[in-house]
Amino acid sequence: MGRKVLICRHFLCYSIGRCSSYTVYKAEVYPALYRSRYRSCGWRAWRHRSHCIWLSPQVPESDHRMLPVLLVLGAVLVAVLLFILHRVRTDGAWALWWHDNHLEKLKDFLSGTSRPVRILHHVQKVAQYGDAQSVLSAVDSYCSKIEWAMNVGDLKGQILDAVVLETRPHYVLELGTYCGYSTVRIARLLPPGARLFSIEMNPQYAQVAREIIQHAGLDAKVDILVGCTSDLIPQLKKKLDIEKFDFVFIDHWKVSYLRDTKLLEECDLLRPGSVLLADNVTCPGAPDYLHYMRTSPRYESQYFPSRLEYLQVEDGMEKSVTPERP
Ligand code: 72W
Ligand code: MG
Repeated sequence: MGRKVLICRHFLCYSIGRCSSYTVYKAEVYPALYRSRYRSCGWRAWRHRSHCIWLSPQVPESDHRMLPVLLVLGAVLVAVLLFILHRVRTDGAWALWWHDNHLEKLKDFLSGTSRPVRILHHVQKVAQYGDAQSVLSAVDSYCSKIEWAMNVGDLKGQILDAVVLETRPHYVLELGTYCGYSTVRIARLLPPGARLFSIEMNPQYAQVAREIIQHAGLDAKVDILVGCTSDLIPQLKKKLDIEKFDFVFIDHWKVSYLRDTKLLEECDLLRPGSVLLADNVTCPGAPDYLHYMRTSPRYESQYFPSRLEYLQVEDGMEKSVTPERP
């Protein structure tokens, strides 16, 4: 904001004062503030006001009038940012838009790494080696405080834990490893001798997952298979010498849930009593999968309402069991 110059031509004074142009502008618009422009130049200015002249400001008057406009624009901008922040924390679509379209790309660009690698570094820094629980806590604290990521999270993780404990599976299949968070969650609860195979198509994520699983001390129970589910599922029987899976955790791209479940059926990898648990059936949602599981006579299906990982957004998991013949 520019300043106005006041020159007092009283023969005893001849002083020069300066006053903010905005104060002068206000004083002109609100005569009640008339004194304030002199006061801001010192008491003498008001006493000698009849001898004073104001020199025009260096900045044009129109610039002063911009201030209220700028303040309103600033307030609108802050309001818009607060609105976006609120939507991002409470609405799945907004969260997706913000976290996956903008924040992740920006951080990847700035750090030259990927989100899973940053999660791994955090785990290696704070989690105790060989302690699965501390690995899970490290991932959860990083993803709730620093950078959201699509791990199943602690709330839905407790549903996953309960289903694993109840099923006590020997052979487990996971579709979509990502960073290996749910892999660690499942593997830590498996009975001795049980094995978990997890399919991940991104080799970099698969490597991160291997290191996280190793940090949790669970690498002896887990195999990460790198490739596409549609390529690997038909090879599982021959390659791994597995008859059937007791438990399948489905958490890869949501559009692939139904196709891969049908593929598991075709490849005869499910037995009566096998349990399928699917993440994110509400958010982002897998409507074709849900419809199939809930209407097919092959399955008894049950919905577990919960919240999306690290956010206050509705989500849930669907547990489907092939009924055992009496
Ligand atoms: C893929 C998701 C995918 C990655 C992982 C969640 C092998 C959410 C979500 C979510 C790997 C495959 C992907 C195939 N590996 N993968 C594969 N398809 O699996 C999103 C939200 C929350 N074969 O998209 O490389 N998961 C998982 C995000 C919700 O590692 O699981 O819990 C929101 C933002 C709201 F705002 C996909 C078959 C081709
Ligand atoms: Mg998920």
